[in-house]
Formats: sequence, structure tokens, C-alpha cells
Amino acid sequence: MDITKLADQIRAGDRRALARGITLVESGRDDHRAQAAELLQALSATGRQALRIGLSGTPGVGKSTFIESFGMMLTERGLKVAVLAVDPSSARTGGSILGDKTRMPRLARAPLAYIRPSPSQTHLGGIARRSREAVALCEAAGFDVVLIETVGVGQSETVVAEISDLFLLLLAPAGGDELQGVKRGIMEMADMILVNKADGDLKATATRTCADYAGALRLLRKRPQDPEGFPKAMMVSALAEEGLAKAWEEMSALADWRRAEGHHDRARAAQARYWFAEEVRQALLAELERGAAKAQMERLAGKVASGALTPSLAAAQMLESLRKG
Ligand SMILES: Nc1nc2c(ncn2[C@@H]2O[C@H](COP(=O)(O)OP(=O)(O)OP(=O)(O)O)[C@@H](O)[C@H]2O)c(=O)[nH]1
Ligand SMILES: [Mg+2]
Repeated sequence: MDITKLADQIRAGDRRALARGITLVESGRDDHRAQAAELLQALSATGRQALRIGLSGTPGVGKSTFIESFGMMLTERGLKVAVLAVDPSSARTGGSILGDKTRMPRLARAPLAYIRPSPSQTHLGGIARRSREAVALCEAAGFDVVLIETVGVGQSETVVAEISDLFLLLLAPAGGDELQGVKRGIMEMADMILVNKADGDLKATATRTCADYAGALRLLRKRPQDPEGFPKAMMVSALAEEGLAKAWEEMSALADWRRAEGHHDRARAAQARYWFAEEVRQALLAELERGAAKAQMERLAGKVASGALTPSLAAAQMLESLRKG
């Protein structure tokens, strides 16, 4: 594969080249990893930045519907929109973004939009890297907005929040006890909470839910990266296409403020540091699964199990043998 040529094509906005690039970064093969690294390095000089918007929510809350309506609105304004999914469970049924492509019929056909189906299989450790690198490729290809969707099941929200500029939490209208259902850590990550399905019979409940969450957000610790009034809760209807323009206005205002105040650059730098450290951690863990280290782990585990060594002494010996390499 000619990586220089592929990089040129991606830079020029060639969709098929972008798709091939993403397939490359998704691959676990060693030779592909090396080519992917070369590709990302070649594209890192473009300096292009998209607004990266992470979107999380439980199954059925309306993420796909929202992305379809919201994405269409953005493309109608002339913005180029890419859609990616971070899917922690490869066996998930019904909600895969491949299915979503058919559930986003208008966006899938929009010339300014690109929807990337989630890969059919990924090992858990590879999710973060492949998502991060896919976002980088979309940026290099000149997209204005990258929407990164994840189903809210825990760990994947952190991944998405750490590759996004804005993190949105999509919620459904519900009774008061639902409020406890959202983990505090997730609330603390959110820049905006969008209460979806604020239409028809659900509108009154949505209004209450929105007020509840607005109240809950006010109780959270103030973050330096937020201007007055953020994080905020709003109502939208992805189906009726209501509140979407207002939501975009708020997102843009927040993003502009963060850029002007230096928070945007600081956040991206902090994310780069985070992912560097994370890659090192993952690589070190992978070392333990290989050859001599793996055998040594098993040998020491046996001694710990039989009571010949304490866990901490065995760990110290393990680290010692790793250092000697
Ligand atoms: N009334 C109403 N229904 C909606 C709205 N948005 C989505 N829905 C409905 O909610 C159901 C689930 O919507 P999806 O967009 O597939 O939800 P999702 O969050 O992508 O679900 P998963 O992909 O399974 O995680 C569908 O029947 C939608 O038509 C809305 O704004 N109002
Ligand atoms: Mg969906």
C-alpha cells in the first residue's frame, strides 16, 4: 500500500481513501499498525481541526434519530459531518451503527456527510485507539464536525469524552427516580444534557426531567472550562426536529468561548498526554502476556497460590525480572 498516496487522497477529501484509512487503523495486524502509524504521522501536519462532539445515551434514547436530524441540519448549513461509533460490545444487537446507516437514510445519502459503520469485531483495548485515530483521519479529510456516538454502558463514555471537544448526554423523559440512574461521573463529564423526545404526550414529562437535571447540574462542582450557564440541560425532539438549531447555537457558543479562552487547546493537549500515558500502560500490560514475562508470571503465580511467596513479594520479583528484561 502506498501510504503517501493514501494520505494525499484523504487530505483531498476522497471518501473511499478515508474508508481505507479507517480500515487500516482498525486493523490489529502488526504490518497494518506500522502503516497506520505512518499514515497518521503524514496527516498530522494538516493542522485541520473539526469540532468533535461526543454523544452518549442508553439504548433507545434516540441517538441515531438525533444524529440523523442534527446531522442533516448541519449539512444543510453547508457543514461537512462525519459520524463514528464507539461500540464496546461487538455482539450488541439492533443498535450497531451499521444498522444505523439504514436508520439514517437521509444522512447516509447526504453528499456532505460520511457515516462510518462500526467494525464487526474489536478487542476491548483497541477501541480507544481505533476511535481516536479514526477521528484524526476525519479531521485530516476536512470534516467540520465529527459526531462520535456511544451507547451508555460505562467505560466507553470515558473513551468518547477523552476524544471529544464537547460531550453530550442524551436522556429520555422519565420520572424522578431516573435521575439517580445516571452515574455522577457521567454527569460530571457532560457539557450539555439533551432531554430528547420532548414532543407529543412526552412533552410535559420532558419539561420536568429537564428541570430536574438542570438543578442537578447546578449542584456539581464548577469547572474552569465552563462559561456562565454551563453545563446546561435542554429539551429537544430528534423526531419532530425541534430544539436542534438552539442546541447547535449553544454548542457553538460554548466551543467558541473555549477556543477564545485557551481551554480548547489546553484540553486537546491534556487529551494527547492522557492517550500517550494510556498507550504506554496498555503496551506494558501487553508485555506481561508475552513469552518469557508470561512464563515468569505463571511461575510466580504458582508460588503465590501455594503460599511459598506473598503476593507483594512475588510482584516485586516480577518487576525486578522485567527490569532486567
Ligand atoms: N417521540 C419521539 N420518539 C423518538 C425521538 N427520537 C427517537 N425516537 C424513537 O425512539 C426509538 C429509538 O430511537 P433510536 O434513534 O434508534 O435510539 P438509539 O439511542 O439510537 O438506540 P440504540 O442504537 O439501540 O442505542 C425509535 O422508535 C425512535 O423513533 C423523539 O425525539 N421523539
Ligand atoms: Mg442507535
